Amino acid sequence: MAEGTQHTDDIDPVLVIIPTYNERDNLPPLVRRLHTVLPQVHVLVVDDGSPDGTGEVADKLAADDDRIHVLHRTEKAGLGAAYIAGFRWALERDYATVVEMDADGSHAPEDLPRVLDALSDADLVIGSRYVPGGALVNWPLHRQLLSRMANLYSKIALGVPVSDITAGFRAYRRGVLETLPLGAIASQGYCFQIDLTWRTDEEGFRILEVPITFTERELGQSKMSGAIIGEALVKVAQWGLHRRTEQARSLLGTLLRRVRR
Ligand SMILES: Nc1nc2c(ncn2[C@@H]2O[C@H](COP(=O)(O)OP(=O)(O)O)[C@@H](O)[C@H]2O)c(=O)[nH]1
Ligand SMILES: [Mg+2]
Repeated sequence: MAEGTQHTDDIDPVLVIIPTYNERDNLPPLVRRLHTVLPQVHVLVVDDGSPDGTGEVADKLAADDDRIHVLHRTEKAGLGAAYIAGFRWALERDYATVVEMDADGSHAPEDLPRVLDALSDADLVIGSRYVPGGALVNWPLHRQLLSRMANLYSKIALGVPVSDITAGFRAYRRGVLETLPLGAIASQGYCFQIDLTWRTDEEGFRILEVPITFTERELGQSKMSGAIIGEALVKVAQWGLHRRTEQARSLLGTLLRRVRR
């Protein structure tokens, strides 16, 4: 059992994947905080050739510490592609739990023990800003509105019973990542999180949300863009149409069987 947590043994060992693009000043203090709270977890930094040298900073951290690993990718290909590469790396090894965490300090490592504890009763635990006890610190109003709209839109389109479907602080049991068709997941921006959530729900896995405090970054810049928002708008509508059609087809099938009997 990892120190400082109450969780059961079957979720160890834990890998925390941290995708990075220009996060050189944020990464070292974040990894230090994480290992203060949970000394036994491993870290995989997935860097997309950051021009600011984040990849080299990560290599230096890894050189002195067996718990830290780095995956270098050649170009900025989006959060989704970075996570898929990280998931594959994890599945080639014996990690039982895979955590997603931003590099910019928005996700507090101090909240992670509670996220991991909740895995005793779930296959995916989402660190949620929008369940009782969840909080936002210093997030600009336009980002809050965008996030709320994205959640509302996804809920209406997909009908997944999750309050913070775009959240990027999560813990997956290995079995979920082994089941999902990683090769078919092409989402790049934050709709990657929506994509994985509805697929996890569709496969019948248990999803739990635990409250976290999300704090806006102090250093570096957000990579949120119009293209990322556009991608989410289109993809969520497509998935929603597919999911609703399947639901209607299955309902119709049940009704027809009843009528024929
Ligand atoms: N490897 C990689 N990481 C990325 C990419 N885009 C964003 N990230 C990382 O994903 C995390 C969240 O991104 P951020 O810009 O803070 O998004 P925001 O919190 O929604 O404004 C941070 O750790 C970023 O460095 C990308 O294209 N590749
Ligand atoms: Mg951020």
